[in-house]
Amino acid sequence: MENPLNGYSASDIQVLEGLEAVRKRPGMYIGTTGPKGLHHLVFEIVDNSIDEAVGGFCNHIKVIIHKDNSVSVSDNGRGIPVDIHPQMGIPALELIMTTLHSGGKFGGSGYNISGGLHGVGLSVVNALSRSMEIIVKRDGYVYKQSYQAGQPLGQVEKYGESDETGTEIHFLPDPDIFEITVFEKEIIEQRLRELSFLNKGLRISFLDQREDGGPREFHYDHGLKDFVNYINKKKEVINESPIYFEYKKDDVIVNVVIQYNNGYNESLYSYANNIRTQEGGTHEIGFKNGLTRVINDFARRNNFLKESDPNLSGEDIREGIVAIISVLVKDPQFEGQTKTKLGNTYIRTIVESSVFENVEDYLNENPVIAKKILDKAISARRAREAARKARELTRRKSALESTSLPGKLADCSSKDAHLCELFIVEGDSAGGSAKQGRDRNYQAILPLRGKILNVQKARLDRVLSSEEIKALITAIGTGIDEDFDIKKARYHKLFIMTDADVDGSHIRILLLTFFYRYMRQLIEEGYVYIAQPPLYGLKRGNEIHYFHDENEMNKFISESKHKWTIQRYKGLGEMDAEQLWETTMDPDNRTILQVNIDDAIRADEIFSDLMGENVQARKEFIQANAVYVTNLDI
Ligand code: 0RA
Repeated sequence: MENPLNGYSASDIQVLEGLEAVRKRPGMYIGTTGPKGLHHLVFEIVDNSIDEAVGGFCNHIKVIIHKDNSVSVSDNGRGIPVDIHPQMGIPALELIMTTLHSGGKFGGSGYNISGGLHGVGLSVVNALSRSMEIIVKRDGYVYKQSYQAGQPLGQVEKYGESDETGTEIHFLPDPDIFEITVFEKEIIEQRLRELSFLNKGLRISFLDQREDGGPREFHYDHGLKDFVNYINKKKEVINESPIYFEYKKDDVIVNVVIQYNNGYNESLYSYANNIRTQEGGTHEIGFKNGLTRVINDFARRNNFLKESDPNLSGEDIREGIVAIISVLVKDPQFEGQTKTKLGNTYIRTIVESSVFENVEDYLNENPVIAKKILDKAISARRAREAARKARELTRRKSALESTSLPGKLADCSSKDAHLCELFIVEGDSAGGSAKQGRDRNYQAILPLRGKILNVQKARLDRVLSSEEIKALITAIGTGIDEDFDIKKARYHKLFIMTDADVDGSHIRILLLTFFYRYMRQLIEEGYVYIAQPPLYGLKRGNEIHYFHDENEMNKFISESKHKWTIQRYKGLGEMDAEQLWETTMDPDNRTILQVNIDDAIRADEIFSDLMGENVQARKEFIQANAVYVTNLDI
């Protein structure tokens, strides 16, 4: 590697001219003199200490924001050398602080944090600081040197003894240069946390003296595994123990962690030499290629895919993924608009084969989790295909048809969506009773013909093309999928009202799955409910009592000691209009269940099982539901 200390042949005057150039055009070196540039100063210094940690020479870094908005960064590394440089005749420390160079080529790990956003060198921070003080502990002594606007105020002086080693840099950003010189605690804290995740075992202490409270400590013994757990903290994960590996080839070190959650987002965080590569690059491409290849390969070998099935797409495979890819590269090339895209081409194949090998091992060793990951990818594909067809369908529809409300909808008179309720009722006869029994001011009824909707055989894409579902979409008014707009909802309460039998359960699951996949926000905002018609009625003369639960009913009977006629409602159609109103629709009497996202996810899973080849799951579903169904009419 080139050594600028050897290559240096300019005079002191040129050094000073160099730093003057930085002060004249700070944007050229740190991008901006706004808050972003200001915080770069801190990160530049911290990165130098990190480099010392990556090399294994340092395990503790302390960062303090002082009351005057100056910042100090100290580490217990080897300390910046202070010996006199033979050609230049000045201490190495002074040379580092006053010479423009492209990052810490002076020592550290060799995986220098250069290029990118940082890596402009300590001299740039020095040039842009009103004052700067450096303390070095090394060779049994403590050394110190002070600067103003990049100019040394004196020599490097020996002012004490110490058997420790390390470097402390304390600087005050120059208010003549920066628009704002107040540091934001959160920005610094976040980067420090990130750095400690990326460098396992490293301890980073952070103290903001502008406020009360002690220091924060960032210290993670499991590094990226802790990082992925932190990101997935509030999520339900599919693989509790993350896929994790470290891989070395030549001078390249690759660290990867993968953990799936049951959500739908794809979260990739990639880093090169501890710098977040926002724009991706060759390491990210290698990761994606490797993962797509290994999952498809595994899926075929284990018959998750039929021979006629096409490969799963990368998108399908990465639904719900949180992955962190961190590479250390000797000569990183940062490209792109914001210089946050890794360009080194040889990195792609290294990452790709490391991902392939290690994920393959993981899948083979963890077949249960492997199945869950595969199932998720396969249902992602199904959803994507269905969504595409549905979109095409609704687009075509809006082009060809008018958007008038469906004929079978008995709408309410109020137009205030906050007050309006839509009852989606299984069957025309129950629909008729509901129409008669409702409060037409704010309750609308949409009967759906159950048989058409029976999900037993219909895939979601076909369901979407049914007249029934099209009517539902038009009645709700929001549109679906990409065109969905919750502000257009015509009702803020949607009740699914189905019979208490297997068909009823099927329809309920279909509707929930449909809402979940195409109108998810309706569920997230709490618009969707399950109506709870009673299952039993006890009759004695003119007196009648309704129950949702057999035990409750029996308790009531034994406490009353009367003789009752028991009625068991199998279908909504058995109730007349008045009964339906009293028991199920009247806000003062009804029992309703608000659907949350977990219910919807569960429905989606059951739906997928019912649709898939999974006969066992289908049987289990019917058995589980049989508990609630006294007369199994299938
Ligand atoms: C040059 C050479 C060596 C260490 C460093 C620089 C160094 C720089 C910084 C900046 C912040 N903390 C730092 N710690 C060390 C290696 C010196 C040796 O070989 O002992």
